Amino acid sequence: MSRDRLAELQLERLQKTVKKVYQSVPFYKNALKARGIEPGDIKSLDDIKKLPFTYKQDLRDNYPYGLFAAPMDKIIRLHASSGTTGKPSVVGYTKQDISNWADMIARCLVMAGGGKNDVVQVAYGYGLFTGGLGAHYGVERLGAAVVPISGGNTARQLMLMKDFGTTILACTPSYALFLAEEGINAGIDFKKLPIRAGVFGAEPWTENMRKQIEAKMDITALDIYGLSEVMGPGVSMECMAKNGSHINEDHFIAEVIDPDTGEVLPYGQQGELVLTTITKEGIPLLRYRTRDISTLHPEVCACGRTHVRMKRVTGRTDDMLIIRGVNVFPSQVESVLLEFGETEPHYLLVVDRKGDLDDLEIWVELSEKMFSDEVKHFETLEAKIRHRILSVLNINVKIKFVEPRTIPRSEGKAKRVMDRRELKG
Ligand code: DLL
Repeated sequence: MSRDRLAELQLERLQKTVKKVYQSVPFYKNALKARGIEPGDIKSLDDIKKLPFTYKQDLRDNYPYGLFAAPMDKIIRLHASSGTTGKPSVVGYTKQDISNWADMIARCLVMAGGGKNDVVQVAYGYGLFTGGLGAHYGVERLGAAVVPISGGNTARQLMLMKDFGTTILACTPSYALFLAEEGINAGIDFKKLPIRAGVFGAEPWTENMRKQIEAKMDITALDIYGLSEVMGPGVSMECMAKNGSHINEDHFIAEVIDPDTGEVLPYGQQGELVLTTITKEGIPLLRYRTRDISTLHPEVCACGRTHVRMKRVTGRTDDMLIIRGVNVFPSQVESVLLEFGETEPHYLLVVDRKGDLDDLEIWVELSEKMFSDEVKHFETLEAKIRHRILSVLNINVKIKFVEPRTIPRSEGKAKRVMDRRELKG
């Protein structure tokens, strides 16, 4: 579609979305009224600037269903992603939303050279996380065969990859690298397997990682981006030109803004990606602040596609960490530690990459009183904290107790994270 025609379509869909949320979501009605805006004021695409931003916090404040624009009898699926505290952000999908999502994922798979004859191994987690089921429906929509293996169980992944003749692998890039190395260690010669492409995302990765995965597995590794609030995987996907991910602009309007001033930046400038959904019925979002840092490029791609490309996400404007595809906020860890009240409120999240997998160790400072306590007590406390973090964050961590007053104090913003993963390059 030409960019002019696309702009017409986007405007039409944006106007419809604004009208819908104004009528059906009190939160948006109030936000628009507070700015003196009525749906009829959106006359051009540029008028999107008049609309208020939506933040992750707004989903939390309206937990669970407060931002839904469709009644529950039209919602057929719920997914959720972690928030800064215990409560997740909940997203609801109508039948049409699920169908559009499947179309978008099918499109993504085509970008990776996929077709009806493919066998797609979906090793993203199935469950509340959008990765597994999101990818799953798209594979079916394409007419390829889906292997819904979900994450983990590496030996089984490798066995099925071989026996089922997987041609496309979908998982996080760090897990892909892990699978590649475990496979090589187990004597698998990937060159002899039919696998030829990977659809990797849900966490930041680099060109260097791409090269390693491609060399080890003998495949083309492509980047897929998305976030639960806005849909899930498939908001954008890289084509074979490997020059940025094409945003599905017939479903989303993308802007890049200065995260401090909120001002919209011109194409080519780096800033925070902001997304507006223009076809979603379950939970349409206006100008959602993704917190992801990227750059937009509208020039027609070498592949011929006209959809704007976003550069690899290089970081975030908040303190969210992504560990093995799981979103982790330091504040979640803090609230768990405070629940027990036996340690000092000084802690540090130390993230490392052991081999190919992320590893999270939490350094917790002991109080003077605890420090003189028996070892047995430490062991129970360590296990209690570990289990609680597993149930709240759904991630296995290591706990390391450190002596009183050893975690550096800060005079400004506390530094809660030491990220030792090398992601640059
Ligand atoms: O990670 C959705 C997804 C599943 C995308 C499978 C791709 C593949 P959330 O759990 O809500 O949703 O996490 C969204 O993950 O805001 C980014 O910070 C990060 N992220 C997702 N894809 C990429 C990527 C899914 N390709 C958050 N590169 C987003 C860098 C990514 N970061």
